[in-house]
Order: sequence, then C-alpha cells, then structure tokens
Amino acid sequence: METLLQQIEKYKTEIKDFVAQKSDEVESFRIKYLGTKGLVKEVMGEMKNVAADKKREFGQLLNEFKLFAEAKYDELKATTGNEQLAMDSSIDLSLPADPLPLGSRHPISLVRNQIVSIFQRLGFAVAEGPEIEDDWHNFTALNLPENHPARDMQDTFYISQNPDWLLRTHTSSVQVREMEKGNLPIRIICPGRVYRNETISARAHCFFHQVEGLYIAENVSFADLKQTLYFFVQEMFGKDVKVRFRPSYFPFTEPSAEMDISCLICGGSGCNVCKKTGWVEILGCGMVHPNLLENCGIDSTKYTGFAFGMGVERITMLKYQIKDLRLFSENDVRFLKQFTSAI
Ligand code: 2NM
Repeated sequence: METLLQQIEKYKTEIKDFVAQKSDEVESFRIKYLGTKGLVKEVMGEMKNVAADKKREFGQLLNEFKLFAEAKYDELKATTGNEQLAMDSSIDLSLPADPLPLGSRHPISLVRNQIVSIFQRLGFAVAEGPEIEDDWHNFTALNLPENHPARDMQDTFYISQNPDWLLRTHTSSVQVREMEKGNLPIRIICPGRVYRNETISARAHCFFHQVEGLYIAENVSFADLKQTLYFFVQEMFGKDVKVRFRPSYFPFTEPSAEMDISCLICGGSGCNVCKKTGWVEILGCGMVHPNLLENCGIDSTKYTGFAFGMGVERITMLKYQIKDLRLFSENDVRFLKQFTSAI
C-alpha cells in the first residue's frame, strides 16, 4: 500500500519533468504512461489488492494520476507541434508570407487632390454640391440663354420624372449656390463629377471630373487671374513650363480665355500630343459676367471676380501620357496598380 503510493508519486515527478523535442518522443510518452500496457493501466490493476475500506480513497488517487498524465500528454502535443513543422524539410518557415494585395489611389483622385492642394495653398476653400441639379443652378443663373445648345437633350441628361432636374454638366452650379449665400469675398475651388450625354470613345465619356475655381472680391482683375493660374501651372507641371492665353467665349465670363501650356511631351518642338503646335490647352477661364453676379444677388458695381474650369481627365492624360479616356472607368487593375503615390 505504502509502496504503491510512493510509486505513484515517483511517476508523477517523472511525468512533470518530462521534456519532448520531437513528436516521436511525445508518442513514447503516450505509450509509456497511457498505452494499453502503460504505467497508468498497471497501477489501476493494483486496485484488486487494495483493502475494501481503502478502495474509495485509492480510486480517487488513481483517477487523479490518470488525469495528470493525460494533461501532460495534451500539453506535450500542443507545444511540440511547431517544432515538428520546422523539422519537416518540405516547409521552409524562414520564407516571407504571401504578400497581401495593397490598393492604390485612382489616378483621377491623385491628380484631383494635387490640383486642390495647390489652390488651397493660395487660400481657396473646397466647396461641394449635389450632382442632381435644377435648371436654375446649372443653366439659368449662369447666363445660359433658353435656347443654348448645352440645354439640349442631346447634351444633358434630364431626370425623366421632372424636366426641371438634370445631372449637372459642370461644377459651376456649386459656385452659383455659394454666390447665393452672399458671404463675400468668395474664394473657392469646386472639384466633382459632371455628366454629359456623349457617345463613349477614347476622347469622350458620359461622365468626367472637373475642378472649377471662383474668386469674387472688390477690385479682382484679369492680372490676378493670370498670376493665380501661372502659379498653378508652375506647381503642377514644373518651373520650366510656358503659358499662353487665347481669347475665347463662355456665356458665364466676359472677357473669356483659354490657357495653353508648352507641350510636356516634346517641350514645344512638335509631336502628336500637341498636334505639332508645341502647345496644349489645359483650361478655360475669364472674368465673371456681371449678369451672373446680379442673378446671384451680388452687386456687380462693387464686386468683380474671376473663374476658371479644367477637366481632371485631360490633365491626368497629359501628365501620365494616357491615350484613352475609357481606361479611367474600366477599373482594370493592370492599369490602376501602376499609380502609387503618397498623396
Ligand atoms: C470654365 C471656363 C470659364 C466658370 C465660371 C464659373 C462661375 F460659376 F463662376 F460662373 N465657374 N466656372 C468657368 C469659366 C468655367 O470652364 C471651362
């Protein structure tokens, strides 16, 4: 009796101190203690020699011993598993993990952010507005006459339930909303998506992105407009780029102009991007028409302003030499993953 107790204590110490490096050592442990001819079974067999009044107490002790050995076995199995993997020569644990695919910003977002941040440094604030607009904010307030071709179904997407509603054709509608608020001076930049009913091709799409700017205060001049846009171009395309203004026409500005920059591809000597002219058009601009100021409740004898608008796709195509507009909306990852940037 006494010796059996001592025997169990000895086994327990052995079990406690047992260490395994490999899984075959864990298996040896199982066979030695928990196997059909193992030590646990052996001491259990001693029960028949125990006096009847001690059986209950002894049974508990034996059961504890069995659980003790099983718990150690479970622990050994759990802790030697990884070492076993490392032993297996077909698995190299020093290899790097499979890379997780990492997204990148869309080129239109990259260039839009860059444009916006240049104007923010000049004190312009970002303003946004709805993509579904009414006729007043998109056309009438902007001095577009009733019979202007831009209002045609051919060019504008109208909402079929309400002929007064449409998808905005430019972000000038956001600027009208800001002018109507009447908090002068106004110095805003309006980035956003616009819609035109065009047949989709390499050079046209039914939606694209604009950034439009507006500055209204006392004594704003065309010289201010030129200097602002010159700063923008130098920041966007580098200090060497040249600019020129050509007279143009927009219903919302008078006088109006289009601005060209010297061709980024050939530097002005002539290539097919600039159609051998050495110049590429990048934006339209002008002094805000007095009718427009009055339409929005601004005194045109006290205030003047300039406005400009540019297409983000056009600038992105120039910057990255992209030849087909459709690439921007197809979401082909082979195209998209080429644009990585901190911005
Ligand atoms: C352009 C060209 C010229 C323009 C005008 C306005 C507003 F709302 F103030 F009247 N915003 N943007 C403008 C002027 C846009 O895009 C080619």
